[in-house]
Amino acid sequence: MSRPTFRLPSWRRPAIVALTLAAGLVLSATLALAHAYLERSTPAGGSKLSVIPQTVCLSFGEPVEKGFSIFAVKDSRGNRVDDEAKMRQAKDRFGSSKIIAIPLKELTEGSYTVEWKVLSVDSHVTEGRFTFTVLPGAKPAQADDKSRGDETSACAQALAANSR
Ligand SMILES: [Cu+2]
Repeated sequence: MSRPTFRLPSWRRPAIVALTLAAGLVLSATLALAHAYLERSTPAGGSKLSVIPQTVCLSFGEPVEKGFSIFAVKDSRGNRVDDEAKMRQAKDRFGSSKIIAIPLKELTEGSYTVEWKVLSVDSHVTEGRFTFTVLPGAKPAQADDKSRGDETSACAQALAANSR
């Protein structure tokens, strides 16, 4: 007894192969995007600052699990200059928890390294680092500094909301 075989009309087979390939490409692109890579920061990597930063603000491409992530800002000797206890997570303007606010101790001139190892909500771990430089004679930041971007103000709000 021959089993009935299910056969697609021959014109459909190439179409299904093409659809499967396309779905695979879309899926892998989505997975790659889902990793929490650093998108922006204040200060930016490599920047040379004439105003002393009070906060490092990191903006990731995906929501971050802060409790399972590590952030540190170190001076050129490797000493921590961040205030870990006051580190906060802020939401971006779409309500996603992609922003990390790291308050700093009083910095003096020199080179500083920002390091992170983050767990994104999709359970992937990414890590990275960048450096910035505080120039000799740099001045303390003013409260009405007009150069604050979106992430910086989100960071400032998160820190203010949590310091009460
Ligand atoms: Cu991922």
